Amino acid sequence: MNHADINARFREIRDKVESEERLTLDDGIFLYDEAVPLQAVGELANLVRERKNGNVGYYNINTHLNPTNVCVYRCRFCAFRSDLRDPKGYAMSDDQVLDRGREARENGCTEMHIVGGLHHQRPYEWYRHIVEILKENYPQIHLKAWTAVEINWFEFQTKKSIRWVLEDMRDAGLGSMPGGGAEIFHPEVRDQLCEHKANTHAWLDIHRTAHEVGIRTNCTMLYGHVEKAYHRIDHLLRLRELQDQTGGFQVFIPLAFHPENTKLSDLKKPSALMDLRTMAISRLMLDNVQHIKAYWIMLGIETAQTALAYGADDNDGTVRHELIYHDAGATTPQCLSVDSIKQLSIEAGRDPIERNTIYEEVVRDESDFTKWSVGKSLEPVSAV
Ligand code: V47
Repeated sequence: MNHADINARFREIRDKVESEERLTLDDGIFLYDEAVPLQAVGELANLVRERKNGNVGYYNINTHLNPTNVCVYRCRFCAFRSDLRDPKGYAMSDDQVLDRGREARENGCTEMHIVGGLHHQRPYEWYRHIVEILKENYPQIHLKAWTAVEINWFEFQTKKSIRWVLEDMRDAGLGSMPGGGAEIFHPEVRDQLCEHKANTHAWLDIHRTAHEVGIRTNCTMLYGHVEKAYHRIDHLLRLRELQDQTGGFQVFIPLAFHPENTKLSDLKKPSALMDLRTMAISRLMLDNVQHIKAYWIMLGIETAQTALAYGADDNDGTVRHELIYHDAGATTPQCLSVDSIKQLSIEAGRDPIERNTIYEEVVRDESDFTKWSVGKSLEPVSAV
């Protein structure tokens, strides 16, 4: 395409975005063309962000818990997993889990993000018990627990339906589900990354069922490895299609691949320009998902902050005990202070607002920061 053709095609897409018309597979692939200036794609995404979320930068105060890294699967992109007998392998005791809960409460966390390996010697009841004891002891903390890959494993372990597993976990204390395990849906790529684990159909079916039983979930895409633009847009469209049917996704998180210590360590990490372009294109394609998250742990602080002008409205949380990205070479800190995460928004010209996991405002007690209550819902319409 020559310059004039590129400009004309871009104008067509800009007109669509301005009139809130949906973008197509071809539109998305075109926006990934390096001949299309990143700045222009970013400006369009910023328009949509402003329209959907106003001048706000959301964050939360949270911690991670990975109860085990022992995993039956050997996903090629994963640096976190371990074999049972590897010295690196671990599985936490109840006391270790509860210590994390105590630490979370002492630091004013509203959320625990709980995911881990699929440990072949730990039954379903062990995973359920983790959720149950945390909820019993720290009822105010929202448990965002288990990806669709784990739910799929629990289905296999219990021989029960997805619905049964989700309702049983919810009875134990699960509040919502994180978006991990989606990777890239297209089989040309998924089969190269993780051919054995929950397939695309299973991932989508589990999220659909979660939405049907009233559990909100997040969604992700792992990019910057062996996939092409076509696979990324195909992935976004599959998420958009499910969201049209259920409305249960709260936020989309594009996840940049970190190659260190993985079976794909010969690949280069995606550039900051690729990160920003993916953020912007995600905002443009996912017209029915309310929030786009720039996860600072994975992007680095500077890119996460810049992403607030490229379609993102959320920086995730202060985070403690993150392992998945740090095992894969992330050089970001282990935790940000509340002031630092607010500063990301302030410097980007956004008003920082603390949210809980399901996008309600968190109101902090003025005399004791670790005490808080739930304020108004920050969502324009009820998602589920
Ligand atoms: O599913 C694993 C990805 C995901 C690597 O829902 C890797 O709010 C890059 O899903 N390089 C887990 N990515 C993290 C995740 C997440 C993170 C933050 C917030 C939320 C949310 C969800 O991380 C995995 C996989 O896609 N991942 N290894 C790696 N080496």
